Amino acid sequence: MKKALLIVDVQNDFCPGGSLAVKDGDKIVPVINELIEKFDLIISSQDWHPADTVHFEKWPPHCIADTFGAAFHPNLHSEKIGLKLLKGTKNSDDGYSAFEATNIDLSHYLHDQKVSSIYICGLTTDYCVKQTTLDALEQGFHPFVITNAIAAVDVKPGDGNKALQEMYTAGCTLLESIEI
Ligand code: VGL
Ligand code: ZN
Repeated sequence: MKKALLIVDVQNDFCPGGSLAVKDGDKIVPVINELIEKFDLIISSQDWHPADTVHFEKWPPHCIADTFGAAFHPNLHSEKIGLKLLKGTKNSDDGYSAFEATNIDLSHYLHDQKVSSIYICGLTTDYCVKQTTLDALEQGFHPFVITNAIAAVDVKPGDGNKALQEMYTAGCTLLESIEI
């Protein structure tokens, strides 16, 4: 069985200077670039919202489809990504999970490719990384969350740590990039 690296939402709007900036969101980029060299199959997700989504009742507008804010962080080695997923593309849902991508059925794709282990990194720990990890478990995959390659929004202080607890309790493996 194969393993895949899944890079969640490493987009300008979640990095310093962006409209929904995560503290130190850009610090994970070099770590992810090193990880990219260790995997044959690299998958990304991008938040890709319409301007009129209900999602913006909860959040400041961010990652609007085809804008600079929705583009990958410029330092991410995105040319190595084999499959790019878009999510949150409807105006009626949040689309936190990469398994909710609308341009491809991720679960089918991974089963077809005989991938069982998914190594998850990116933004944000307490929303899209968490929801993607929980969905991966539910769909029968083994998620590994790379703790030094993620960062939290922390709407409330401690949300990121709570999310890590939740993912661990649900059955994911937490590890650091050096262990890969
Ligand atoms: C995310 C908040 C709103 C994420 C997306 O990528 O974790 N967080 N939309
Ligand atoms: Zn969003």
